[in-house]
Amino acid sequence: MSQTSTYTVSGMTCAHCVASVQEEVTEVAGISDVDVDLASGRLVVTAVGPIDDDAIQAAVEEAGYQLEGTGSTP
Ligand code: 9UX
Repeated sequence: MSQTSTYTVSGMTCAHCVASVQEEVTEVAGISDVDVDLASGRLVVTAVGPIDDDAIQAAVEEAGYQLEGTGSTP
């Protein structure tokens, strides 16, 4: 069974930003599908097994952006 997790990415301002996030997150182990919406910043990740939130966050940061709702304050 696959599962999905939804996150919000801040800082994306153009389609290339979206492509960067998509590329990095797709490389996370076990991830089978990644959907990124520029307007809302919504990131939906699909995987066959458990989704490692820390790995997703690291991938987003690797692309040059931040996840909202992670860290100390919302
Ligand atoms: Mo265009 Mo997106 O410079 O970071 S790629 S805004």
